[in-house]
Amino acid sequence: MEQFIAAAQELLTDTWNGSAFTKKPLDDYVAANLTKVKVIHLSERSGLIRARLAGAKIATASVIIFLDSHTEANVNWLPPLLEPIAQDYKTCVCPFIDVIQYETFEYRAQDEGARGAFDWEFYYKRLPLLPEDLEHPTEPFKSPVMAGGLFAISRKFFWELGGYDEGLDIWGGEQYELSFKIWQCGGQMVDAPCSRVGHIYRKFAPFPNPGRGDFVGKNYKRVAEVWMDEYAEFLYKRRPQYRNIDPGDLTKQKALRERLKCKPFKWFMKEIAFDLPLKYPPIEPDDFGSGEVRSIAAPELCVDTEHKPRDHVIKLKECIKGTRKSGEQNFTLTWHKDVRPSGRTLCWDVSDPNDKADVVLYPCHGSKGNQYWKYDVEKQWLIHGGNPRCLDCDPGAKRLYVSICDDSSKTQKWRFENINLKMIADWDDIGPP
Ligand SMILES: [Mn+2]
Repeated sequence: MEQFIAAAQELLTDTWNGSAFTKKPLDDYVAANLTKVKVIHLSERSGLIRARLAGAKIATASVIIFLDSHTEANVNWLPPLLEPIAQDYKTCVCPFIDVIQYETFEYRAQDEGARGAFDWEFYYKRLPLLPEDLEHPTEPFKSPVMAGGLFAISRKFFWELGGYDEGLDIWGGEQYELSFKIWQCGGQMVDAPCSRVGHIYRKFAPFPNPGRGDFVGKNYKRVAEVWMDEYAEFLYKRRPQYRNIDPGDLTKQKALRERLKCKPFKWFMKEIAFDLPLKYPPIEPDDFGSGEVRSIAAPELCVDTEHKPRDHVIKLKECIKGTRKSGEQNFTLTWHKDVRPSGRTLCWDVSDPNDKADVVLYPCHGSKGNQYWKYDVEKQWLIHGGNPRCLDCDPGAKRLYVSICDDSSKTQKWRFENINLKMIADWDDIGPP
């Protein structure tokens, strides 16, 4: 690399005490210590996207590498980033992002890697490596989208793609914009396991976002309108307010897509992010089941959450269906594989590993471990995830708990009022594993 360029993005407003350190002290430090580094000062706070563009514009080397300021490159990080680009200049390469603890600066690997993805609210998500990736764990593997901050790209390809969309403000969506563009316009993106860069994950932002309204929403809308075709609708379904956001002028972006003859988003979803819809379905699947959950051992008793708030221990009560009694006995076994009182975002949760552990209400967190429930139609079990245990009860005390699944136990049998047998048959193909 011939040069390093840092674009200071004037993150801090002048009213904030610490604002000075990105100015003269930074210039002085760089002049004294980092002779290859050039610092560019922007005239106003412009956010990371325009700061990166400003740096890229004056870069002259054949490869541009973007890193966050709060990162530290590990030993021999560079060659694995450059090799795939040397083989094909239309390849964008991301390092593995390791974790630097923000309190202690302790360094650890994040994991063994995953493919970048997103859900339909544009939260960054990850998909598992493919079998062929696992066969060569040190080789770069294809990834649908980048995590964001850290990547290498040839200067030629970056500018063929028009860099980042200049209409993107401050931060948000730029990693999707560039990733979609790379794939749809004839390039590819890989993660290189042998290139390691540590990143400090902070706990809070030490400076406020600028008061420019919903700039993230506007960015997302620009990305959706230019690149996502009919799939944009899935985003707007979940964030209806985006429909009314003015994305600004998109002529330049649409002309670029036209000029480079970029492929449709449907191609990207089918060829590159083909396993994304299984985990993050664009259209919410039906529920696996709904209605009351009635004990087989004591058929007059049903699970009842009594309209209680979080942390409430769930019990059994007299079934209310067709009576004038009150209670909350209508549940859904959602495609997230959790059980919720219908219309609420609280879930049945078991965090205690001991036998006869209580079931409590807790805010749903997408069915990981302690909120995972599966209905076994044949055995009439409600199986709780992790070290599998079954929903069980003491009808006399009207207590509800989980215990080791036992074929001979009648108190473990439940009738879930409405079960979607077709959905249950496809259990493994729907939602989380
Ligand atoms: Mn960062």
